[in-house]
Amino acid sequence: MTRVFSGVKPSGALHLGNYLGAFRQWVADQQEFDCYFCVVDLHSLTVEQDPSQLRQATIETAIGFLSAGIEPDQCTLFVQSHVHEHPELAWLVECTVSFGELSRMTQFKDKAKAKGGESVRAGLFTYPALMAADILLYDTDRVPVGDDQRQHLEITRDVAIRFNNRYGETFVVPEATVPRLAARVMDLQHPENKMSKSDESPQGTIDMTDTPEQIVQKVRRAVTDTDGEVRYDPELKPGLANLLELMAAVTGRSVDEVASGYEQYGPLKADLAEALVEALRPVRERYARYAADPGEIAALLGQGAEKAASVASKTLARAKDAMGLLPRG
Ligand code: ATP
Ligand code: LTN
Repeated sequence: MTRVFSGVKPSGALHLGNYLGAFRQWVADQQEFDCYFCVVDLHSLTVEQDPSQLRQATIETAIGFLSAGIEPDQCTLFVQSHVHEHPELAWLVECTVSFGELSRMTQFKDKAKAKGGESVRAGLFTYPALMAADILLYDTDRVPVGDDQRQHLEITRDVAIRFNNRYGETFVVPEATVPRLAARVMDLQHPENKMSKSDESPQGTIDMTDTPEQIVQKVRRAVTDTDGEVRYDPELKPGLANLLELMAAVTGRSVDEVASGYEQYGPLKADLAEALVEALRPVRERYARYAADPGEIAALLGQGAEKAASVASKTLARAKDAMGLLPRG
């Protein structure tokens, strides 16, 4: 059966970009495929985290998966640091990937610039090796992610192909699946930046659990432009293009169809706000339900880790053996 793996960092409140870019694909995939969904807490450590907030965010991110519509009895849900095979395989990957390859990762370059040069953590640099390990451990065929993760998937494929050539068939070579629409939801206040958990832009970010009032207000205040013409042009009119794409993504229509239905920004914003409120309503309701029972979540994550480890340990053993590490007697 086709295997699916994906992960989200517990680095802050989940938002509309996570929902449309990642979770909606996960929910569709869970019907058909054998899915592993992971709260990738080790990835969060690449930048400063407050320990108690990280613990809290880990639980909240797992609740976010379920609120988005992930069915715990259809998928395996777990926390990355509960399965020690992840950092262990990451080391083997680090020893097959080059400094040059890692240096070319745009996410590293952007974040390193933002966080200040030399003091950037080494883990932020080697992060794609851990991400490759996450994916390869589960013999993953498909990785549903947003557009920003394409480059990390490319390096994962390169790692797998090179490893198989050098050490013999060991890993399945995975593919990224990126949604056709809303694969890169932009910040509503800074439409040149992607909507993100860890950037401080509360008015530009629609959280998955925002109230209808908050959604309406944020969409109404979304930055557009002054020429007033409704037309899809991501280069010249990035704010408006983002709103049109969001509308298309939540209604299932094409961007052109949406654009031709409006002559002014106001009515588009009003309809988009209403559509988003409806799309996120069940998410917010489920969130409240699951958040009321954190014990249930902890138990679920415990079972998930056990199942994940049973798959991951076999792949890790195969990789260690292929590289010539002596099995323990
Ligand atoms: P951070 O700001 O901490 O880097 P993030 O908001 O980018 O976090 P991630 O945990 O890195 O979120 O991403 C989880 C998933 O959501 C990934 O598949 C990613 O591609 C997707 N995603 C994140 N932001 C967006 C966005 N703005 N539009 C579409 N998909 C997104
Ligand atoms: N790098 C991803 C999060 C991530 C991931 C993964 C996604 C870590 N490991 C494995 C898919 C598969 C991010 O920053 N969004």
